[in-house]
Amino acid sequence: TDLDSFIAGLPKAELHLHIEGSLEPELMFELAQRNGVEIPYESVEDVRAAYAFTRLQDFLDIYYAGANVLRTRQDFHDMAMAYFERAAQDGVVHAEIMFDPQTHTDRGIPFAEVIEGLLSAMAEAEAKHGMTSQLILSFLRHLSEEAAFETLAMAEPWLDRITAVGLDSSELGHPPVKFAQVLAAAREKGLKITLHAGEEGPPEYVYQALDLIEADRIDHGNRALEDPVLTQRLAEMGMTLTVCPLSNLKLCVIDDIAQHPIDRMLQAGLKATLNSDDPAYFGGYIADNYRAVADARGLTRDDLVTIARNSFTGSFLPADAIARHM
Ligand code: ES4
Ligand code: ZN
Repeated sequence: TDLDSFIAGLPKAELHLHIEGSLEPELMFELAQRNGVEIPYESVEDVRAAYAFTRLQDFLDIYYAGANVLRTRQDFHDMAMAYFERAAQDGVVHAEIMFDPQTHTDRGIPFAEVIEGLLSAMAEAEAKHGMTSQLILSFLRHLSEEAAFETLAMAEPWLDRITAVGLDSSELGHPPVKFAQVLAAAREKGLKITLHAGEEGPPEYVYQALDLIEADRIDHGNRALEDPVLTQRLAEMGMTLTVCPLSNLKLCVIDDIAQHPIDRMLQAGLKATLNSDDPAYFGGYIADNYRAVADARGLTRDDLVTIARNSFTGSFLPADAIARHM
């Protein structure tokens, strides 16, 4: 349709994408076979049927199990390349992709295999599609801060190819303050900081992200809306929120897409962006996310343009590169 072509034709940056969450069932089967790994599914349909979640933890259990088929740098390359190809069709010209090294190093996969596979796909995406990309190393917050420090140490040889660090995985019970030291250490090394806050966690976790971590960006941030003082503060400081509507729906952060708060966020002056989070698990890539809230909340084309512009100004690109996209 007209709106679909408008959305796909709108140059945009994707700022919240877990590359392991882009592993489609078809590729999962292919990699399982290639690597001789058993997976607990009979068919692609069987896998998709398992993707019925009621909260974040249900999803995470299945997502970590799916990642078990990833073994070699070629696997990481193929997964990332499939994402870049799909994102290019959706008008993504810049992607800031998160990866979870601990999901792999804890299974004995060397850090080098993971990151070299991703970096070679990033180079290929730029050569083939002119798409730029950056890496965000995410620490798993259900593990210890000590484990995060070990991961940061493993990343040392590649620090010039990593833009930011983040926090993902189980939010409740693992507030940002748990990782204050390691995030400060990463910042000392010149890395930016973005973290999941206010997806399932309370507004207090968003306050911590601001006051204790001084985060450069907030992933999700939905629950900040429960606190008008916090909302106004985020708006005034121009903090970018990386919002993920289809993720919110699948993980029951909202009951119905018709309840998505994206228009309230824009109305409140928040710098919201739209992103796909884990597209293979949540039923859509970035254009599907734009489309879903455009339909459900009646966003205008001007709203969609604002959101796409927010994705560049909220990116970790240098100012001159941002200017070229505006
Ligand atoms: C995630 Cl949606 C979401 N939330 C927290 N951690 C994650 N890791 C991958 N997807
Ligand atoms: Zn996420």
